[in-house]
Amino acid sequence: MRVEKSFCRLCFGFCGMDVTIGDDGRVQSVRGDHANPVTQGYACVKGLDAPEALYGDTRIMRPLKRVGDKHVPIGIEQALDEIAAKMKTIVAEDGAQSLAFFRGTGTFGSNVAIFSWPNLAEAIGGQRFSTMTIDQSAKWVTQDRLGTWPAGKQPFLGSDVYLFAGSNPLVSVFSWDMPSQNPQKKLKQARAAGMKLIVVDPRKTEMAQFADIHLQIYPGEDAAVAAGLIHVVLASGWEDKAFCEAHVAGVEALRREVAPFTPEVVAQRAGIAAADLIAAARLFAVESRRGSVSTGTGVDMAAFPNLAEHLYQALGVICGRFLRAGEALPNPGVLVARQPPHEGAIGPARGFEKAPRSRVRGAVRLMGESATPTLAEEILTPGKGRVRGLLISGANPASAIPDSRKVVEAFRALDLLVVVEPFHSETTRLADYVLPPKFLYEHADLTFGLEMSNLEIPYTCYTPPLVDPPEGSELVDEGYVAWALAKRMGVTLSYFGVDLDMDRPPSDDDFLAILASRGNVSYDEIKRTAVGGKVFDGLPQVRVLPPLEDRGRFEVMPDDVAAELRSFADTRGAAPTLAADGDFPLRMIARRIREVSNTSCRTFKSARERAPYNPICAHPDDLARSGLREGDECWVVSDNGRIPAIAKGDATLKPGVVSMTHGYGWLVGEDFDYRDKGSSISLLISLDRDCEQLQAMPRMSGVPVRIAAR
Ligand SMILES: Nc1nc2c(c(=O)[nH]1)N[C@H]1C(S)=C(S)[C@@H](COP(=O)(O)OP(=O)(O)OC[C@H]3O[C@@H](n4cnc5c(=O)[nH]c(N)nc54)[C@H](O)[C@@H]3O)O[C@H]1N2
Ligand SMILES: Nc1nc2c(c(=O)[nH]1)N[C@H]1C(S)=C(S)[C@@H](COP(=O)(O)OP(=O)(O)OC[C@H]3O[C@@H](n4cnc5c(=O)[nH]c(N)nc54)[C@H](O)[C@@H]3O)O[C@H]1N2
Ligand code: SF4
Ligand SMILES: [Mo]
Repeated sequence: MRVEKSFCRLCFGFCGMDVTIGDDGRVQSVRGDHANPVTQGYACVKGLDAPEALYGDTRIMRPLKRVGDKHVPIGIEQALDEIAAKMKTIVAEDGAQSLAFFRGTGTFGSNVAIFSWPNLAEAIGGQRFSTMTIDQSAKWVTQDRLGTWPAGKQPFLGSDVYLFAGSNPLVSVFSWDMPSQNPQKKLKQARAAGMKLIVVDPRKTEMAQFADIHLQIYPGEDAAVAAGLIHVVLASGWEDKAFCEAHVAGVEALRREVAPFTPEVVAQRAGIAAADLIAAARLFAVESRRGSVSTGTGVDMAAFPNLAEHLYQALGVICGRFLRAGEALPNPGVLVARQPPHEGAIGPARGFEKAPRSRVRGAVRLMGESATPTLAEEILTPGKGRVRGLLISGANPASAIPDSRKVVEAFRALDLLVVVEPFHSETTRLADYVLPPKFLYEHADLTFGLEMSNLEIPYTCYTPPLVDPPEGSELVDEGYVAWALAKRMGVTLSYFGVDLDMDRPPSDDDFLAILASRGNVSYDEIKRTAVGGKVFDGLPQVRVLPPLEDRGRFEVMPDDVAAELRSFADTRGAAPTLAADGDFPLRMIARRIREVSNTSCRTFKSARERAPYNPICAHPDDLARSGLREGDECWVVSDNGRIPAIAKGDATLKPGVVSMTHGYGWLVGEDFDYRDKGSSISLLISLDRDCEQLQAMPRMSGVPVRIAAR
C-alpha cells in the first residue's frame, strides 16, 4: 500500500488529494490533501467517492459498437477505422460542416481532451459545439459588444466589495472571479479582511448567507436590477468620472436608457425593497473603492441574458473597477507567462456579426462555435450542411441540453454518433461507437484550467498517472483518439498552435509538454516540484503598462443593447405575472447540489445514498397554496411537458420561485422509477420558445411552472 499526491478532476475545484493505492494497484481511498497550498484539505463527497468512480459498474471498460439495438465490444483500432470511414463518406457527400464536434464539461478533467477535440474539428473543417452556449454564452456576447480590459478586473483578493449575481461558488466550486478552490475558506478570509458582499439571487443561498446585502429577486429580473443600480450610481454622480472620460463611450446614452429603471420600478418588478437597491448601489460605488461584479449561470440562463450580463458588467465599467497602470497582475502565470498589458480597453470586436450565421434560425456563432440550442435542429432540418455525424467528448447532451425529447429524436436521426466517455449515459445509449478514456487518477495532468479562470496566485499542480487502467480493460488516451482520427482523415492535428508529428502517436506527456511550453517555469521543473501543488512565489511581478495613445473604449450602451433594454422595459416583469393566477404561477430555477455535477456522479454511492432523486423545492407557503405537503408525490408542469417529483418545503426560496436540480432522469421514452433516478427538468424547457434572439439560448431559469398533485 502507498499514498500518492494528486488532484481530483471531477469538477473545476481541482482539489489536492492524498490517494491511497493498494498492493493490487487500485485506488483504495482518497482524502483531501491538507498540505496542498490552495485547497488545504478541502474535498467534497463526489471526489471522495473516487474508488466508486473508477471501479463502479457504470464505468465503460472497452470500446463499444452498436450492432442492432445492442452494444458489443470492438477493438480500438477497428473502431477508429470504421468511424473514420463513415466520417469520410459524410464529408464526401455533404461537406465537412456536416460533421459536428461537441465538447462538454467532462473534458475539464483532461487538458489533452479539452483542447485537442476542438482542434480536431478545426483540422477537419467541422462545426464546433460546446456546453458554453447552453451555459454562459451571454458572457461571450457581452465581451463582443462591451469590449474588454486586458489587464483584468480588480481582483477578488484585496478588494473591499464584490457583487455576485446568480453565482453560488460555495456549492458549485466555480466562479470567474473569486478563487473558488476551498471556497468557504477563501470567502471567510476575504470577509475577515473587510470585504463587503452583495448577492443577487432568488434563493437565500450558501453565498447569500454571507452577504451584507442580499437582493432576493424574481428570476429573470437581473436586467432591471443592474439597470437600477446603474441608474442610482449615475443619478448620484458616483461613477468614476476620470475613468469614464478616458475609457468609456456611451455614458450619456446609458444614463438616458436606464432612466426608466428608478428604484421604485425595479423594486416592484424584482420583488425587493427600493431602499435595498439604493443601499447596494451606495455600498458598491461609494462606500467601497475596490472590487467588481461577478455573474454566474443564474444571470445567463434566465430571460434577457445578454442584456442582463451587459448591464452588470457595465456597472463595473462606469465605476472603473479595473487594474490600472503600475499595478501588478495578481498572477504572473506559471503555465502561461503573462505579458504586461497596457492600461486601457479593447473596443467591442462584434465578431458575432461577421461570422457566418447558422443555417437554422440564423443563430450567431460565438468564438467560432455554433450554438448548441440549435444542434437538434441542425440535425433534423434537411438541406445542404445538415449535421449527419456528431462526435462528442466529455458530454451528455442527450440529457443536459434542454428539451431532451427533441434532442434525443435528433440524435436518433444521425448517421454517426461517437462518444468519448468513461460512463454509461443517456448519450452513450444512443451512440454508434463509445470510446472509453483513461479517467481521473489513470492519467497525468496539470491544473491549467485554474490559471485560465480565477486563480490569483502563481500556483500549479502536476499529477503523474497513479494507477493503470483496470485489468482486462481497453481504455484510450483522449489525445490519441483525436490524433488517430486526424491521421485517418489525412489532416494534421495541432495543439496550442504546434503541429503534431502525424507519424508518431503522441503521448499525454507530449501534449502536456506543449501546453506548459509557454510558461514561466519549465515543464521538467513542474513535474519535479509541483506534484502535490506548488506556489511559485519567486516569479517576477507583471505590472500594467501606461495606456496607449490609440486605445479603444468600452461601449456601455450600443444601439442593440438599448433596443433590448426598451423591449425588456415593455415586458410585464415577473412580479405581476406571479400575482396573476395564471396556468403557470411559479418560476423554476436550477439548483446545483454537492452530490452531482450536471448529469455526472449520479450513480456514485454518495449520490445514491444522499440524493437519489431531485425533489421540487418550494417555499412552504407555495406548497400549501398548491395543496401539497412535504413528501407528497406531485407533477411539475410547464408548457413543454410534465415530470414527476416529490415536494420539499424550503424557506430559503423566494415565494413564487421553485427549484429543482438538473441532470437527473433517464433516457426519454424509457420507463424509470422516479425515486430511483429522479426526473429530468430538461423536459420542461423549450428550445423553440422564449429564446435569446442572437444565439438561441433557451430560458433555463425562471421557467413558468405549476405543481400539481399526482
Ligand atoms: N456540485 C456541482 N458543482 C458544479 C456543477 C454541478 O452541477 N454540481 N456544475 C458546474 C458547471 S457546468 C457550472 S457552469 C458551474 C455553475 O456555477 P454557478 O453559476 O455558481 O451555478 P449555481 O450554483 O447553480 O448558481 C447559480 C445561482 O443562480 C441563482 N439564480 C437562478 N436564476 C436566477 C436569476 O434569474 N437571477 C439571479 N441573479 N440568480 C439566479 C440560483 O439560485 C443559484 O444560486 O458549476 C459547476 N460546478
Ligand atoms: N435545466 C438545466 N440544464 C442544464 C443546466 C442547468 O443549470 N439547468 N446546466 C447546464 C450547464 S452549465 C452545462 S455546462 C451543461 C453540462 O452538459 P454536459 O457537459 O453534457 O453534462 P455533464 O454531465 O457535465 O457531462 C460530462 C460528461 O463527461 C464525462 N466525463 C467525466 N470525466 C471525463 C473525462 O475525463 N473524459 C471524458 N471524455 N469524459 C468525461 C461524464 O461522465 C459526463 O457524462 O448542462 C447544462 N444543462
Ligand atoms: S468534485 Fe469535489 S473533490 Fe473533486 S475537485 Fe470538485 S470539489 Fe474538489
Ligand atoms: Mo456549465
